[in-house]
Amino acid sequence: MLTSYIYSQLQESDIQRLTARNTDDTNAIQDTVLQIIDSVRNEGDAALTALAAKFDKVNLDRLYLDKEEIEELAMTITRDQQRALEIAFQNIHKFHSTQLRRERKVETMPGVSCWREVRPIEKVGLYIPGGSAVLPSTLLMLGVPARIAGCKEIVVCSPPQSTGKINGFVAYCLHLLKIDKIYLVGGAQAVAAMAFGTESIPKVDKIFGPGNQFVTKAKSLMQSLTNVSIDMPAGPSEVLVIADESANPAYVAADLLAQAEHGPDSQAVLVATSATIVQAVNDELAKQLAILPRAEIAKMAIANSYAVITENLQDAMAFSNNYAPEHLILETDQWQTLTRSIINAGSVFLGHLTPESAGDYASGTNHTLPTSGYARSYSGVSVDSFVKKITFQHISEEGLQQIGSTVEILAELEGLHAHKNAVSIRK
Ligand code: HSO
Ligand code: ZN
Repeated sequence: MLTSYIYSQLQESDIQRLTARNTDDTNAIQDTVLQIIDSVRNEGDAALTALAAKFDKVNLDRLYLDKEEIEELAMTITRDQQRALEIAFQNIHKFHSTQLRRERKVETMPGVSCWREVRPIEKVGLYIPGGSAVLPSTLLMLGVPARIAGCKEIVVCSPPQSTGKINGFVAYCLHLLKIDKIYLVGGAQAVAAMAFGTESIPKVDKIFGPGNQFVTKAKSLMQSLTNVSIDMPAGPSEVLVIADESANPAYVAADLLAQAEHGPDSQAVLVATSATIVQAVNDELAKQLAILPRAEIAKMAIANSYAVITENLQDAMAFSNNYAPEHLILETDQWQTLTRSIINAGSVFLGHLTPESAGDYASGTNHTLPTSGYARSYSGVSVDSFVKKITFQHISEEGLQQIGSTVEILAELEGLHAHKNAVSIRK
């Protein structure tokens, strides 16, 4: 059952507490991760093999699977499962293909042209978690935009199963993406390996993908220890549902539980315009939890979640903008008007028939999104995350006449005479 709060009775400090995410960032995690990083830096592949034996309980003779092995595993899943992954792949591809747009050249002054051109990040590393839920959908969400961007090398790491292989669904996604190698490395060691490079694993320029606290810690440490960059700071997944009288409590509960089953630290927040709605959703939560296979996990997440009761949808949206949810679902007939007042959210699901699950898997949008309030300033992963935009300029003789004196004056006032001379010498 969700603990509820009445919005009009909340003080500023209550709102701050409710919208803060639990960032229990213990040093124990940091110390373990630093040790792993050190051993990967010093021993390379040997460290990765030893860590696979320790954490994944498997003895690997080779740290990767090749094309033939991937194809063989890909064929172990059913035709229906293959079709579902193909449809997801196509929709994600269709949606992300529109993200590469050419920009206009601009003549800021006669003879002074400026423009930007897009270039792919050459080497990217994708981390696909194993663990309690294997997420082949994440491979599509990262692999498709990487392919569209034109990245030259796409390195994929995922923890090996106890058989020394990977799951057939992940293999089928590799097949769809035409990626013919996967490295059997998980956890913080995968992140360290992709950032430093080892005998088998190429060093990459940017690392993407979700993971547990160790993976997340490794990503932020490697970003400061080396010149690798990362997709975004990651925290536990979250959803905020805004519901009014038009909402179906069963749908609302289903959406909250879809979030809650991700992990005990997931958060599922309900913001409703009456206490009656919250009550009805709580009843549905109990009913649906009773038959959910991952009920134990979901219950812990629900215990870590809450409901807020507001007088109207405007207040509901004000709370949501404060929370800045990774996923926002508007279960109200008024979704169209309400959409205009959204300021902070990672990805938004509109109306009664648009579950977050659709976006998690197959509608086309990306599911790698900013959590922990980072939706205030970060966007989700897209083709943009896999490219750089380089600026160019060209100045003609006329252009130099036009802009020359301005640059000379500005250089002079900053006391930078070599700057001034680089213009004067050309005039
Ligand atoms: N909701 C997760 C993505 C996901 N759901 C993968 C199922 N599989 C984070 O956006
Ligand atoms: Zn999900």
